[in-house]
Amino acid sequence: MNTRLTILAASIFFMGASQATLAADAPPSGHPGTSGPELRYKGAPVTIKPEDVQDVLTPKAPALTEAEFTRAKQIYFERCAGCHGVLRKGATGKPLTPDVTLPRGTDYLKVFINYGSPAGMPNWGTSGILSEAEVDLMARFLQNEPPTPPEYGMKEMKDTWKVLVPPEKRPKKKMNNLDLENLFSVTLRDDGKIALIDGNTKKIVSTIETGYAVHISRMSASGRYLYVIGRDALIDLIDLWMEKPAVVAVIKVGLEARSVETSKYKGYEDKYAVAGTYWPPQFVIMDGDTLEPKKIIGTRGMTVDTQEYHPEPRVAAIIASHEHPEFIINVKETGKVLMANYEDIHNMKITEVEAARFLHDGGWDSTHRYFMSAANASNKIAVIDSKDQKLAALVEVGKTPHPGRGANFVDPKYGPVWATGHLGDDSIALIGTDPKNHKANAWKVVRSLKGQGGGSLFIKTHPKSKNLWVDTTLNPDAAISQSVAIYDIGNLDKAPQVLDIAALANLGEGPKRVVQPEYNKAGDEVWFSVWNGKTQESAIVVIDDKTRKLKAVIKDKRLITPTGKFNVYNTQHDVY
Ligand code: DHE
Repeated sequence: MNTRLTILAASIFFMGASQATLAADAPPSGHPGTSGPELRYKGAPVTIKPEDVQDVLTPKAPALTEAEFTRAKQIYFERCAGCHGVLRKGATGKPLTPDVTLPRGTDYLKVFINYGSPAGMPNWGTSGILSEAEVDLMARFLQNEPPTPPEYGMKEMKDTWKVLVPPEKRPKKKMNNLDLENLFSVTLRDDGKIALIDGNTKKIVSTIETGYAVHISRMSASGRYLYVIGRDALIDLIDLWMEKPAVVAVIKVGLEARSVETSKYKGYEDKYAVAGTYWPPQFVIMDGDTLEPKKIIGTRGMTVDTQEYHPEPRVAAIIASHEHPEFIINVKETGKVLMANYEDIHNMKITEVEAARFLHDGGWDSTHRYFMSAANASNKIAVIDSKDQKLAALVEVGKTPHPGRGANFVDPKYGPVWATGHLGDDSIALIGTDPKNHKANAWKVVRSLKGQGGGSLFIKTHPKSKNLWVDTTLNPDAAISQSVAIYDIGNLDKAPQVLDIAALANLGEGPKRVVQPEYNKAGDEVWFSVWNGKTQESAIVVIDDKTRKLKAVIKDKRLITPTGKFNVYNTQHDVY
């Protein structure tokens, strides 16, 4: 087969690798058929250490030396596992197990790794990211059985669990003068820290060491405890009542994670925390004020559609139900939403709701009854009814929806809606969310707004605002990734205003991607991160919501790679 034909065949064969693995400041793929925004939708490498993963010798597969195995595992976990899964069973990328790869052979795989595919596989060789020798190494490695990382159970969790300040030694009331409700916890992504920023003075109160490539923060129901999780699955529990807010308990709940949440049902406020892991595929329920692990539940099982066994269904977003004592858990690869009832964790009831594959992020509708959950690679929003504990609808939207938690507002024509932007196209889908008073519009895309372009990650408004803010962080065009679109909720037919947020920050060199709008407690300011490289200056830009004019720029040497921002009050009360 000549090279062109081989690429084509490989591309068709491997169709489906739609999300790839480039960090924000890595060079984008030059492959013409590969969607830039989706390629850039990658965070940090998988944190599993190559030496912890056992090699398996595979008959008929090309041999590798021990040193080669180690290097190949490292490359695989850094570059490939995010899409193809740790076990190569296929996630948003195609399966790469020996039954698939052995019949293709080394030369075929080399071409594929070198040139990428129009479906989204990056051109690792021709982009210069992998050398010729590394491409050859990976082509041989992929024909061997996938090495399996270790499991991680109660013993491993308990070994890492530390209560630094026991509950009885903690303050009985708030001991500081901070306006806690308007405090922001800001992810300093590549610095392994969060910054606590006072929403009123816009000054950093302190920075706190957290896990590697820290990902999200969530608040306890009372607003006292802040939970921060890193990609390395380390959770830090921070007590905001202390004179100087500090970490009071830590635990590592696995090898790779993204989500943490706390119980919010009446009577269970602050009682439990839950964390989901990518590896191993499971979630764990912990005591809310100490992080003592109580119950681990595996998510391995059958996929929702073809009903095949999947060995690595990763846990994505988790949200706490207000209707029942339950955590609502997105299981990515099986496409199921688990409603885990924590009333009696020794006789647990779990309702398994069929949704669609590759569930990722999502948030509540305005009534906090319906969980709007993005099945991103299926181009659908699953509407989960938390009251009746079942699927209310599957709504077809644009390409690769990515709402964050989404945005709720009242469309003047169609009534209450929840909105999402997309990674893969420039549309913004408005879905009707009021089956009682606007039945005909419920669970339908009632309006599609035209955005600046693909690569949108987050969208926000506030109950007190008349504006809808949409970022386009991962768009390949710097003018678009550095600016945001603002829609007038009262007149959605009007073209959006575009605001160049990065220019307002007045920084030096760098990608300066603008990411994640977040409101202050009053709902009259919107905060944006201007996310630059680790060694470059970043900033947070604060815009007056009413006038859409610059209110403040937060700059500080400690503000290294700021991304997610979590206002205490809004996160505690699910305001968005
Ligand atoms: Fe995130 C939320 C997973 C890359 C910033 N991210 C989430 C959630 C998941 C997730 C499952 C929902 C958690 C919840 O609600 O319980 N993110 C992943 C990935 O797997 C992915 C694609 C690749 C990776 O290697 O991690 C990824 N995420 C990123 C980034 O590159 C971002 C833009 C910058 C960063 O800090 O790493 C990023 N993710 C965020 C933010 C949220 C988030 C800010 C919370 C948004 C919110 O408003 O709740």
